[in-house]
Amino acid sequence: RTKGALCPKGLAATQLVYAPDRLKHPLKRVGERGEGKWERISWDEALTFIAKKLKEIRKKYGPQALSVYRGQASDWGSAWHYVIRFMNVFGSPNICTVGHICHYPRVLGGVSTYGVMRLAPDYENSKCIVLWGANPPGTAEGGLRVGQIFNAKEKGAKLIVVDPLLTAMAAKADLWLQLRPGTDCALALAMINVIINEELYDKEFVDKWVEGFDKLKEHVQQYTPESVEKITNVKADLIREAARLYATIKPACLYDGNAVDHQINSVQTTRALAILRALTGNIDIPGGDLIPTMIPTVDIRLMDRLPKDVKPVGDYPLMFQYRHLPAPAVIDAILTEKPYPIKAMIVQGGNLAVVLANVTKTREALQRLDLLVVMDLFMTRTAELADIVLPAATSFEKTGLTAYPAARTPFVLLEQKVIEPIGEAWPDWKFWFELGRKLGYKEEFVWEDVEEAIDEQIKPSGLTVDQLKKGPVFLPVTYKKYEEKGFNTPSKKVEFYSKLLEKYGYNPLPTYVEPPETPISKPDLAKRYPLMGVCWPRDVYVHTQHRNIPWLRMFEPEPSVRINPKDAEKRGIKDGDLVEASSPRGSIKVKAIITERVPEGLVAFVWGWGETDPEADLNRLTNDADRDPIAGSTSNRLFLCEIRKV
Ligand SMILES: Nc1nc2c(c(=O)[nH]1)N[C@H]1C(S)=C(S)[C@@H](COP(=O)(O)OP(=O)(O)OC[C@H]3O[C@@H](n4cnc5c(=O)[nH]c(N)nc54)[C@H](O)[C@@H]3O)O[C@H]1N2
Ligand SMILES: Nc1nc2c(c(=O)[nH]1)N[C@H]1C(S)=C(S)[C@@H](COP(=O)(O)OP(=O)(O)OC[C@H]3O[C@@H](n4cnc5c(=O)[nH]c(N)nc54)[C@H](O)[C@@H]3O)O[C@H]1N2
Ligand SMILES: [Mo]
Repeated sequence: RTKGALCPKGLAATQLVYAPDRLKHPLKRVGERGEGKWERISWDEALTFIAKKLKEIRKKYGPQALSVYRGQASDWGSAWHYVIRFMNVFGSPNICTVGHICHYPRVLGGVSTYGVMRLAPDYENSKCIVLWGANPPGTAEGGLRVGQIFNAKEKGAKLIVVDPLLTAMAAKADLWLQLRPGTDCALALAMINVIINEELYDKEFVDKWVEGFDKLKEHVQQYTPESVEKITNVKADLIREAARLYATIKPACLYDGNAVDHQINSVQTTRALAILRALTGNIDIPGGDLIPTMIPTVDIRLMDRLPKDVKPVGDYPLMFQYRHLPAPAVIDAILTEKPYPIKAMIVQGGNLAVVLANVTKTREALQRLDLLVVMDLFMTRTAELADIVLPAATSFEKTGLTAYPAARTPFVLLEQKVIEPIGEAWPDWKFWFELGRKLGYKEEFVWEDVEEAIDEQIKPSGLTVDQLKKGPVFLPVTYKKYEEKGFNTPSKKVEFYSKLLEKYGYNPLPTYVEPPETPISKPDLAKRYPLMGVCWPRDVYVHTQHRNIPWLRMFEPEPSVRINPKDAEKRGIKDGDLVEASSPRGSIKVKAIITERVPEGLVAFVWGWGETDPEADLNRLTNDADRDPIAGSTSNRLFLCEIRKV
């Protein structure tokens, strides 16, 4: 599929797998928490210790006192279901993730609007492509996709990019909507306003498949291009032009990226974008946004084993359905012991001491746990605080199932182990199987290994592991799947007025809210912190990872902040100067890069360096106090700050 091309991380994979600092055997803390004194133990000793501690904690506080934090590096195929299975059997609902700032606001926007978690843009067959808060060249959504976008462009497709920074894609765009960060919802509502009022919408689709059109029409009248220009800084005429282009060129697709998740109005923002797709009739048509095809599987999560009366922490019922409790809600519960104490956490494939907004608070919470277990490739900032550290196998050292339906051509793939694990590293699945058995769940974890488990899971599809070993299985691409049974919503239609959100007491119509920390919402604070901090698009690293990989470090040797020449001049900052950036939460030191790719008033930080250098940890600056009411999203890329030369 990549025609032989590999991304830098793929090319440097040997340096990751054979990195000298990889964890090679289980470790037990012997000194004070965080002191860095460890004793080597065996896997059996580690599991025995964890099981004993968990039983004590369960006896004293109840099973819900155990939480799991699952990071983005673990397998999200079959292995994710083993964690949920384990927790359901143990009796705890408290599985938390970074879902609140990654993917799940967009999932809930889709589910509440058209009953689909994520649509897949069909770039190659599209005549108009919208990239909204996404930067494919740098991210996984890119790779293959950038080629598809440029192929479409060569055939005449228009490209619209919505991004506050001059990214590579913005530079190639026909229309670049350089909005004020965090105002995406207003911009989308103004586009809806134009499309409805100028009658550019797909009448046939709307008449037949949409519920709540009139309510939406009335609701968006307040979002005129002129009034929204004042909110977004995007000229009213440009908003009109973009709306007309997107609505009149068919087919069109719209991909929304991670930027819309990092807002405290994240779900309503993604809902407005979901409505745009439906309003223009671009759902599940060639060149539009496709509904994924899933293979039938057995639900192995044992969902009914969790006692009904055990409530998760935080008030996020829709996130809980997917077992993606926002991690900050668990952090709060650890610190306040409300609604009840959380005393243990198992962390797998994640680095929450660096990735959550306001990490100072996160670290304080982790210090308070009675038991912290971290399974990782390396001794991370989170692992440093643990009682038990466990060595994880990389993706090259384990087998897993990837059913990746949100792709233009849906496929099922067996990620196959290519080498034996290094040292005593274990695949993530094995930890759950063995810990389950240690706790006496022999019937629930009967599988010898993961292949057996996958075979059971995919049985209804008629596929087998042996068959998948020969290569991925591609599923047929089909269109307008909703014509058969309707959409998976209460009304079986696309719900511009969401009955699901209404039922849970949320706003059923997407509505703009000014971000909590801007010069407009906090004018007094902005006198001390006049700049808006945002995140520079991701590039060669993944999050907090990979700075220890020499070939990757060459691309980007040190942490930095990009700043507009005018803002730099005002502060006497020159290119390459070391600067201190501070926000109401803390301060960091990074190198200044002066560039016009960042507009005046904004500064763009490369995030993720906190693992390598805590003095450069961007999440010391970010704010966790304000959250999206539905998904619990924090604004990890929007906060007030000030910069000065060190
Ligand atoms: N300020 C700011 N904060 C952000 C973001 C931002 O843009 N700005 N982005 C947010 C987003 S979108 C995300 S997804 C999160 C990421 O949050 P996390 O997923 O918590 O962060 P990672 O740094 O990817 O941590 C992954 C860890 O897993 C380890 N690892 C790798 N492979 C394996 C494996 O197979 N098994 C196990 N057990 N461990 C493995 C790695 O060594 C690494 O330590 O960060 C969020 N935080
Ligand atoms: N190389 C690499 N690839 C990755 C990752 C990685 O760390 N490294 N992480 C993976 C993960 S977990 C994720 S979630 C994805 C994320 O991948 P994408 O969805 O592509 O997101 P980002 O690159 O974080 O940011 C996209 C754009 O958002 C813009 N932006 C910032 N604030 C705003 C705003 O308020 N509004 C709008 N409209 N735009 C804004 C930024 O300028 C940036 O260009 O990438 C995945 N792929
Ligand atoms: Mo993410």
